[in-house]
Amino acid sequence: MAATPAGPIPPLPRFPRDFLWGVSTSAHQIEGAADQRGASVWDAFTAVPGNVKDGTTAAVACDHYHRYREDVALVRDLGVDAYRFSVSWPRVLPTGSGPVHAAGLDFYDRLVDELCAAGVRPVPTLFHWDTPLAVQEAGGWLSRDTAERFAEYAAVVAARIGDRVPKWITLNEPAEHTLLGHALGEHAPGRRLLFDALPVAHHQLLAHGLAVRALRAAGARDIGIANSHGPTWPASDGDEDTAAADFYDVLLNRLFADPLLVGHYPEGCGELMPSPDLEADLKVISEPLDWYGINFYQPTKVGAPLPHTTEFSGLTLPPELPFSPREIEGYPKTDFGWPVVPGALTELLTAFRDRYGDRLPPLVITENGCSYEGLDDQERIAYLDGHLRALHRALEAGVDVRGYFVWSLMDNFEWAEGYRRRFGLVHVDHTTQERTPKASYHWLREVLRARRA
Ligand code: IFM
Repeated sequence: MAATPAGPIPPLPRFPRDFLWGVSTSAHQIEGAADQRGASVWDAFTAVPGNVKDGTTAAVACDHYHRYREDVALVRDLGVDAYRFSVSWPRVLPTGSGPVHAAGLDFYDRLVDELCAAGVRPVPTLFHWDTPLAVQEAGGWLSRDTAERFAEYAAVVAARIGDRVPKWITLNEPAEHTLLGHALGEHAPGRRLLFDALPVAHHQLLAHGLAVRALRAAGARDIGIANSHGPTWPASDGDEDTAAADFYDVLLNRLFADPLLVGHYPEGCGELMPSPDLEADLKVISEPLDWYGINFYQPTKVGAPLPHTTEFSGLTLPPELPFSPREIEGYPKTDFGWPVVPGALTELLTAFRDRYGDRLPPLVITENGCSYEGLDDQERIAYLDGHLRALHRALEAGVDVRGYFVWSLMDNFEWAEGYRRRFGLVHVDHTTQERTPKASYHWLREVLRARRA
């Protein structure tokens, strides 16, 4: 079933005047210029045949490093308020610590200047999965030291661009980086540790808390994190399926939100975390946030484990997991096979408000989008329109959501899928690097123009 609109789309409901509209990207997925930075875990991972489905790497990606002016012009012409990008840790500190690579830091300085000159607010994310290879070789996120190195790096970036950055994001999707990168080995650094990957979650959260402190010490304000979340639906009312769905909810949602928002891990998880003083770590991790970012794509239906390996959303899941994802039927699917369920965003946002109450800072949707082929991407328009209406229903229900960022500005390197998944509002010809705005870009521009009028 395709997600194409049946007729003309009625205008979107009114959003608050100061609602923040933006688009997102990440360094490794767009920058290229791999020869002008230190190596990251993704360079090592993509060099191994078979790790990326189309056999590509991000060595050139969208060549944004050289074409950032053209890309900022696209962001400006779209009419969004803000641009979320990530800073590549190995571009700034090629070995993760020690001497700063001046040309690398200069690039972000120029990018921020270009955005400011275009009237677009720069919203940097400090970590979007591209751990310096040298840091990985010293233990990576399994090592507590990495959290300290990360905070030092955060201070270096803040000292250089902090005077022009109004809003910061520490980490992107530590859940995915733990699960896909360290538990299942589907992403860099390609570890298949299953539940032994849990320290990776703790050290990223600790890194986040230390970075919040480092940023504030450097004078930064308006700091958040971008966590991926989604409702988990049990495959049936049966006890086993319900228990499996609850387990998955802990893994995807609560393991990463509870320590940040209420200062403790879900029951049974704290004792699995490596720490000389867990209470002290949790104080750092729960350093108050100015806002909380949610990346939302889809709900997950989960049932009791199946006794064999299952394929799901391009992932190979072993039978040792105490849950097994199931197909969600009855909804359109993106080219990635992800179900399009806008109502699940309303469900997620109201559930967050109900779960965390007064402890929940204002929310921002830091990513939402879909992969579809083609320039006349009516399905993407339907997806974005549906999710914006769903977000608006959450606003009407009293959830404090302050902004929405589309993933992504342009087609880019979609990790283990390579270039075969296109999430962009702008089409990129990966041979010529030609950028062509899609129908969804023009649609969003009209939405934003109408809003300003
Ligand atoms: O491309 C990714 C992004 O890097 C993190 N969030 C999900 C997107 C789509 O898979």
